[in-house]
Amino acid sequence: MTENRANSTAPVTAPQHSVEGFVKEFLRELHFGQGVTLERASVNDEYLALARTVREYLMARWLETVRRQRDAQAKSVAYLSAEYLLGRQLDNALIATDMTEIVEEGLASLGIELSTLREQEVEPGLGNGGLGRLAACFVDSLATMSVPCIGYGIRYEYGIFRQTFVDGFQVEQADTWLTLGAPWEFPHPEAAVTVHFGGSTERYTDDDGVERTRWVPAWDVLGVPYNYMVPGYQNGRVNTLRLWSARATKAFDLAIFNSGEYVDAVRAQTFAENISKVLYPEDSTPQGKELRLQQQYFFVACSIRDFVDNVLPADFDLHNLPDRIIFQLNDTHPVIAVPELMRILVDEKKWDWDEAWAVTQKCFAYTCHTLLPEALEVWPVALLGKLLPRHLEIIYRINDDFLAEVAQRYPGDELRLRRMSIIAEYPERSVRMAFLATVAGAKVNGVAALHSQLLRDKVLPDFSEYWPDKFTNVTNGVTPRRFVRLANPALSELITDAIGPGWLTDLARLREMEPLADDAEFREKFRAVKAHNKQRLSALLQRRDGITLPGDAMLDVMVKRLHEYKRQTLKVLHIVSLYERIISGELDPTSIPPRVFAFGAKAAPGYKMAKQTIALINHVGRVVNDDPRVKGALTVVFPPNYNVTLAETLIPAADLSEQISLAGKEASGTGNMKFALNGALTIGTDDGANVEIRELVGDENFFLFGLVEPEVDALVTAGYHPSSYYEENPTLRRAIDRIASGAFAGGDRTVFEPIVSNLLHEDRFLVLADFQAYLDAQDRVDAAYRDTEAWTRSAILNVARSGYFSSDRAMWDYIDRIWHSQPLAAR
Ligand code: 7GP
Repeated sequence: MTENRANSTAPVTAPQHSVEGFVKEFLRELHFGQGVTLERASVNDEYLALARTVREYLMARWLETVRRQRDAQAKSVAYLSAEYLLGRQLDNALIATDMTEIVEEGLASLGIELSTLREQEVEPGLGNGGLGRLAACFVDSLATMSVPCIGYGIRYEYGIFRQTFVDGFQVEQADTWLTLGAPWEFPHPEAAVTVHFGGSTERYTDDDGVERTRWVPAWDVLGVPYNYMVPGYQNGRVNTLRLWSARATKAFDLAIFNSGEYVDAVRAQTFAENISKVLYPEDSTPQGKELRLQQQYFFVACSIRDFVDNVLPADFDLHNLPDRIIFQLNDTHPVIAVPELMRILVDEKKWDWDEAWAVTQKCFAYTCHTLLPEALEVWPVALLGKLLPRHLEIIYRINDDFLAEVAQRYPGDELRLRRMSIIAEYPERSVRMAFLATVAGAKVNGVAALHSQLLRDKVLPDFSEYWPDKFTNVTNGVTPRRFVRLANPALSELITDAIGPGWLTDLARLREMEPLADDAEFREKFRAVKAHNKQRLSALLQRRDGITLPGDAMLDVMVKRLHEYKRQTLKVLHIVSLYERIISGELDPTSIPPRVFAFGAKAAPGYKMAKQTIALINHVGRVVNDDPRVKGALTVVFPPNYNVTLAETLIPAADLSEQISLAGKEASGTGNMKFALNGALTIGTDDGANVEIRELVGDENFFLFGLVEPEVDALVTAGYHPSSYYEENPTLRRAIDRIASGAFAGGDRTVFEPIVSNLLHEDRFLVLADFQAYLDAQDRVDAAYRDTEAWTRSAILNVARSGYFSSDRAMWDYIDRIWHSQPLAAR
């Protein structure tokens, strides 16, 4: 039967790559897929038919890629990530297949505008911020580089919340991204995997007389795989992203159902499905909730099972697993995969512990994305033991073996053992997931040079002393397909005109533009691109939010999650200070270039200070925008619901990129890279990847300010007193006083009191210490912006010198330093 099938396999071919071929297929999808005629079709019908048509052009490539990867038995990367912040799929598929023009023309012949259908797509916001977006960039690059990769994650029914503002305060709404249809996913309920939870463990003697342990779980759920295409850029490859959705198992609800408890049975269903219901909206601050641990175990258990049972051939000898797979752990969220693989090898396959550990250690590598101690995940032993009792035992054993080794190397060093133990005793007995990942991983990497250094020196110093070779750096990158080609078509065209095609998959080639920075005609064209992008943004904000942008102003942008360490408050103080100096007559508004300050930021719903800061920005904006004394000089805009889609229009329009975190706190940043690649200049601290951006683009094309990390460290150690800066700096004092006076809250002094008092008495992230340096740097920005030609020259050099920040380069670095896998050679 299988042979019969193999012989009769019909070739899968894409529809004709022509306007006629497209139109025919599109109408077929509309008629037979949506069940409507063109004259009756809604925009959503048209969008869904279009999406399905475009995916047909990818299908042959996808099936072929899967077949070749199977046949080649090449080493694959399994990227394990709880988040993928994908952004809209349609445009990406169009550029990958080079179909944009054909589709535009074909739709136009039917009286439909592609741009209208584009707007219909709700982006899958299955991530919070940097970490999730990075995962999306990485899978894009691997597909484009023809490297075998499966991205594994969770198909959240509700992604990151939709943000609205009510009286300037953030209000969250559920992200219902699936309600109008999900044309990009391929569910496979028949391939569901069972995942167990709870219960206890028991010892038994197996048939060979060996003492063993088995897990007797209490309940289970099904993981249904949903496949998504990850198209390589015009290279005939399409990789797979496999996201898991939770369903109740039959056994689970049947038992209750049979007892006549219908309502309970339905409740059981809901209970199971809760696991993939919603993305936790915390960014860089884990919540430690049981459901979150369930999510983590759920998706990694499904993924390992899937890889072992479905991706590998049936007769595969798992001793060779490290030749076929590397599980890359995107932060600690998937680290429970380590004891899960051990459990499979030891309990199910009945291997010796040491044999299993030797293999496991070669199958994992760990990427850390933070420096904040509070962002390092720990799970209380009580919780972990209740949900995953066998995994807890395995973690204990890993820890015992590890500490015994350490004790041998450092006899009598009790303190060191305590410091390095995977199990923390204080304030509550818990598992330090970063330690587990470090002990188990073949490699540990940070995400920018400075971050990797601090990771070694400050976060995991004992471990880097113990295993110096385990630690490495891979500086983040971003995909130029989405963030240049798709987001900035005008610049892309200008670049291709200047240096020819090919740069989108070899971004270092942007260097060839360098000489053009000195070409007045090119600079003129470059400015025209910026002006065009500003108009595009202006039209979007008008349409989307009713926001009107002033015609000709410097666009100064700060977009990222709202977090104290990122210091949106410093930006607010700058604005308030300018405003205060203008209305008090100290500063002539015509003496500075007009600026639009644009913000975009979501705050974790439970993060009070972050939500207050959002309200402060909005309230300052309202007062500043309404005050005729500063009209034209200062404008503040804060469109709600910043997401990938908005970023794609906002970033290409920006003149100035705000990267102002306290030095030593931002692991890397990736927005900083997107701005530089789109010709914005950066005002930034010596933090994360800013350091490398500045090195590459040159000091003279970057506005550096602020304390450096060792100075931060020294200041905090010596005792930091923010109020002294307030007292000694009248400009700062006046800005803070203005906020404290209630001037931005209709005279109510209480509204922003928590922000003011936090700044004056705590200021964990040294906003006040860096305030004056920041203002001085902003003065340099103003001066530089006035020299239009010199500014444009710097902007062009930013683009030309940022090719290093392609995620393709990042992927080569992972291959080189961590994975040692190869691209599938061209046939
Ligand atoms: C972020 C980092 O804050 C950011 O600096 C980095 O560019 C990005 O990861 C990608 O590496 N971290 C997160 O988004 C996050 O949730 C969890 O970290 C510890």
